[in-house]
Amino acid sequence: MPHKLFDVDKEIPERKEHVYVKHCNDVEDDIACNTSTVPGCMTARGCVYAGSKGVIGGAIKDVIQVVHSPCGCTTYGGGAKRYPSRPNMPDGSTFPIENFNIKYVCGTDLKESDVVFGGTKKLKQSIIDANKEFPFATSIYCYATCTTGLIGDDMDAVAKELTEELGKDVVAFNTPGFAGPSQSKGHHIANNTIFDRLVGTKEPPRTTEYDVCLIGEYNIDGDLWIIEKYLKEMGINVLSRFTGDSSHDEICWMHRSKLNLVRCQRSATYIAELIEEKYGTPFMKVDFFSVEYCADNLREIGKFFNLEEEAEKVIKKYLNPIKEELAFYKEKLTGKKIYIFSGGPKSWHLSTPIERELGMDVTAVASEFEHADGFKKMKERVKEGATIVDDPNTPEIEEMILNDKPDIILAGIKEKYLAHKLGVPSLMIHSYENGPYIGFEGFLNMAKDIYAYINTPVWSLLEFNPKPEVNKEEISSNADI
Ligand code: CFM
Repeated sequence: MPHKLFDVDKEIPERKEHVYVKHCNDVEDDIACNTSTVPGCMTARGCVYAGSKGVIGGAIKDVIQVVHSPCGCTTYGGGAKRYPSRPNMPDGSTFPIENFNIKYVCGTDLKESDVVFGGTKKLKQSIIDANKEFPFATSIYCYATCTTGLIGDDMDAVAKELTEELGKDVVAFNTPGFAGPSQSKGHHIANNTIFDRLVGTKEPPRTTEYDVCLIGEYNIDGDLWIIEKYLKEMGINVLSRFTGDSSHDEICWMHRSKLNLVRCQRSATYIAELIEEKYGTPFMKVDFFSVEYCADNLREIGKFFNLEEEAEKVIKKYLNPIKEELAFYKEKLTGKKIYIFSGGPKSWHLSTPIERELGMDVTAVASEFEHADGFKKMKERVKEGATIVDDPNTPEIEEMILNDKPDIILAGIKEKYLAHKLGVPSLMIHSYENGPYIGFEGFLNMAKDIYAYINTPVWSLLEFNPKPEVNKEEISSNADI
């Protein structure tokens, strides 16, 4: 039964189904999700193009990214690099990362006349020019945006023609911003495009009995490198990464792994399912956030490859040195109220560990774009009375913070300054503050950041700190300044 929590419900009745307070006997209730944002709501969501370029395609290090758009979408796509890459390529060569994918994103810079007469000529020329500028790039990906989706430019035809002409893969992602309610649809289309166009088109230089693909891991602040290190020390070879710190070629030989490990189960389960269906490769959904989940999942992977002892060694090696420090933070953080507002899966990955392993009180979780399966997990993992919100908007977040007075919220850049204006620390859970946050040492990093943010003396200097008592109107007017 959706719960009436917000005053804004009066003005926006459509939002009622998206807000839920956990109570008993509620297992069958659904939260409305994965639908278009209610018009007029200040959403934190991204668009379909953001999901395909910003999350999936853009992380691949040796690819020229061409955005087929007026310059705004290109500029937006350019600043979104939050996944570090190493220059090492699978063939042992070095890729000039510093001069390339960290700095550049290319665009077609569409003008009014292109909208009227069509933009394919410009797209073709832009790809040719970009290839001249960066001849060392392995391939070229181009992305539709709202404008080019509306014009109806046939990007696949351009990609096909140029693949032959340039002798390298040119891939079109037909993901205009409006093609779905959120970035989630962009993940899905990009998975399908990569599977259809690339997977199975190249062979790896060598294979082993212990090859895995690490799917749905984008190396936010080095997360992927932590998991890769654990696996390597267990004797497991990461044959392909999808797509953090990945190269184009390794995407093309994903079909050769022995096991696919699906880390982000919102953005990338699609491709694991497609690979299983066509090539018979099994996949395992894995979770490395927190000490307990990380240890459990390394054990499961160890079991699959008969590397149980190796898994135990790795767990011991990385868990023992952090135990004491983690216990310190647990003691300090016990009882503190926390919100987890992520794009999606991190809200259910982290809720149990934050309660069980850090002793904190998760009183609200929210997601920008999760689907029903993810909300089911969120509902299972939070305790009675916790609030669960789909696609929260600014007035709702403000109201929650003022009513509930959390000690900290884990959220993104779009919520961060709103929380700060209300006197509540906000820690970045998308791109992190001092990550990595995954694995044993990553979980400790996160605990340290949470502790540091809550205890920064600046909060006590703010007149309108909502604790102890606040005048809500005064806060709203202060926050508007
Ligand atoms: Fe997967 Fe991600 Fe996430 Fe995601 Fe994202 Fe992200 Fe996220 Mo920001 S792929 S769904 S689209 S785990 S960028 S690394 S943090 S919203 S919860």
